[in-house]
Amino acid sequence: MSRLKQTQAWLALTQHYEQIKHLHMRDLFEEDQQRFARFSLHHNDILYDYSKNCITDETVDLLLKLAHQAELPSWIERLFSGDKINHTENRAVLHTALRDRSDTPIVLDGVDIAPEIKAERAKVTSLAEKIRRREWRGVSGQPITDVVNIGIGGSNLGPLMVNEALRPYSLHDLNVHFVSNIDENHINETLEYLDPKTTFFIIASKSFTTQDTMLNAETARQWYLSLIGSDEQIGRHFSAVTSNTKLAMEFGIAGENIFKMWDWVGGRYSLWSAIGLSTMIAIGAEQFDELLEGAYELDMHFRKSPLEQNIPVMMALLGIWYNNFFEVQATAVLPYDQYLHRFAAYMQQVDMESNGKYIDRSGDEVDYTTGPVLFGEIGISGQHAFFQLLHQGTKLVPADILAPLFSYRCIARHHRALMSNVFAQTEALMRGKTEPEARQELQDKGLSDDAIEKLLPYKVFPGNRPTSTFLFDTLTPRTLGSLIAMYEHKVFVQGVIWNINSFDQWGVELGKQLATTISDELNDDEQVGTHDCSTNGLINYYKQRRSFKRKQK
Ligand code: G6Q
Repeated sequence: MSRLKQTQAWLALTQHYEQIKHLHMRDLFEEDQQRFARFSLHHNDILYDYSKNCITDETVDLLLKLAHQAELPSWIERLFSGDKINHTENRAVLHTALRDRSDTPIVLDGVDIAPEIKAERAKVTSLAEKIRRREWRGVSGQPITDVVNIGIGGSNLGPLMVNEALRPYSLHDLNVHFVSNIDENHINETLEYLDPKTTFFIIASKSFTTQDTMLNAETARQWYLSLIGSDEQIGRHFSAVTSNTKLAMEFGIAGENIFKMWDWVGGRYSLWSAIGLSTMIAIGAEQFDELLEGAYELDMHFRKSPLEQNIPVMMALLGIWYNNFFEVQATAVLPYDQYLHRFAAYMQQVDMESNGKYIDRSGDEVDYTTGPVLFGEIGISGQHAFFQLLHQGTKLVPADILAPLFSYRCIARHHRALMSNVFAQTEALMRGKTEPEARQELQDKGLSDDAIEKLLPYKVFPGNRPTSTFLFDTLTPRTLGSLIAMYEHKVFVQGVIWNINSFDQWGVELGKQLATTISDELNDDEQVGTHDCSTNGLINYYKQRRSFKRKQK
């Protein structure tokens, strides 16, 4: 049995689960009017209410003990101080250094990396501001109207989510597009209405070898060359963000337009780096700074607060409580803010790529479950789709609800309606609807006794479905920075307790490797026989159909 499962805290939690699994939150709330006050935390304008979870004071105590037994405080220090905690890649994990505002040296391998981070930021800022101020001119002397970020995974999801979230802060006469899919329709649809003379590309790829990105970058270059007629001034239209300067230069990007990524920043944690160039172009350096500031403030909260007052720690512990003791498989992230419509997709990567691991830090297979399936959608849309399962399904899905208290624009009736859904849903998920309540409702509608008996079972809601609610004033860059950092650290804490490395991604690497091999096999019409019969069958069917179509033309 793993060490984790033998810790006192784990054993105590296992026992405690048996004692409280039949408690209903409705009763816990009725018994304790202070529950909200006790089980909620604040950070700046963010209120985190975790009172609608299946917990008691004892649960929290035991979960905190579990965190201490995992030596969480010392792991937090190891993270911030640049210890090489990504042991399978022998790398430090220092995305927090990218938003550090403290002016204290951040030493890695004996070198203070803070000056280099600052210098790179200055370079990015200079380019972004020139484009924003229309000083950066393209091949025909016209300013840039469209920026296209070509990248995938960590080089796409973060900046895309942030750009969408901060639309109200963006320039309106400068469009930022994101191309990630290797499916040609993505780049074709994007380029169709653009003018190469006023388009600026960012090739965002840490490795500069990812097939999807490199193919799209090549197609973008061909598009430019075919419409401009030569490679004249191509340097005015292409930039790269990468740790592979050599390959970027070979691609033809001018040295001054290549921005650095460091190996101590994982792709999914990279939006704070030059990968955020598209964001900086959209919202400007000042607002980008606010984003960093928000994340830094949260970093300080995470680093300095006692565990019981620490929001990411409490988020992580609740996740572990459900994951490992209730044996819950999934969790939902549900923003009630249209601008956060890519938030769940981004968090899906941060969480699932980080903690979707079955081997622990000692190289052994774990005997407990790790990262959950994370999914999500704009809350209101989810209500009209999958909330049915949240309310009455056979699976327990704890959910995070995020909502702004104030809207950017002032159509009060919209915002009031939005917020009433937030409150109503969390209450309904917690309380449910009892049989007497459901019966009363049907009687009030004037249904016959017979009809009521038939319908009643379907109208009962068990409740006791956990939600955690995050309320914040308005989605400013600063608040967004804090929210993202909150989730990053939650994932880290869970990784520490599960004793896994949250910062490698061998599963992603495998995909890259496999696709490259098969891609070579698709170059001709020869039948293949090197795979299992299903894969051979699929490949050969594709080849046959392709050759048939070709002959038809
Ligand atoms: C992120 C992952 C992965 C990566 C993409 C793109 O943490 O490593 O999502 O970001 O595969 O990789 P490149 O940036 O190297 O193209």
